[in-house]
Amino acid sequence: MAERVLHGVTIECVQGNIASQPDVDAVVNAANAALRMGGGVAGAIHRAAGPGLEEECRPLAPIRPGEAVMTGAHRLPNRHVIHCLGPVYGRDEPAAELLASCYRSALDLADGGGLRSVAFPAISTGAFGYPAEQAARIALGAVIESAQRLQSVRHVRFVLFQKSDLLLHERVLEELAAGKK
Ligand code: AR6
Repeated sequence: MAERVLHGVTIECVQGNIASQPDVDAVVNAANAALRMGGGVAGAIHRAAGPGLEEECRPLAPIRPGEAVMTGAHRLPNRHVIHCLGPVYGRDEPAAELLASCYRSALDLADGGGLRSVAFPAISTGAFGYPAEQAARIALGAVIESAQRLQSVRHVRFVLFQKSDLLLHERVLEELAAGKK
């Protein structure tokens, strides 16, 4: 497990399931525009949260790439779910800016809501096809940059499904953190 404290915010990377993070205030969903169940992260989150989550989401949809919206967590062991629509790689442009906007917007919502901890999956790197290393650099870069202005959020966790993605995120976090010294 890699952990770095940057601008007073602890950023850590773990291997696991985003729907099993009971010690964080909010988990982030790699959503679809309609904020429906779907597969991957969205499937895991909606299955664990139960049908009340889709119901709460309905009036908030559709969302655009780069956007984030916050709901309750229903049967998940968290206070909130923050739903982000990542860019579909090769279709939604500017892809890097839209992906960074997901992380920034999610952190702003959490911070505005007085939350202390947020767990992210690797948005857009599954069904949406974003190359893993490029996405990790954008994601960690956006979190480190946001950390400077966060008032309430003090803990950001990246939850990676696969070991190779964990190792990638740990390496990129170390590189980016070294660049900030
Ligand atoms: N916990 C943590 N990470 C996971 C989990 C999990 N339970 N399941 C998958 N991953 P994806 P996207 C990883 O496809 O690319 C959905 O169908 C996975 O290995 O969930 O943003 C929605 O409905 C990958 O690295 O999100 C949308 O239509 C990463 O999480 C669309 O997919 C993201 O994979 C969103 O696509």
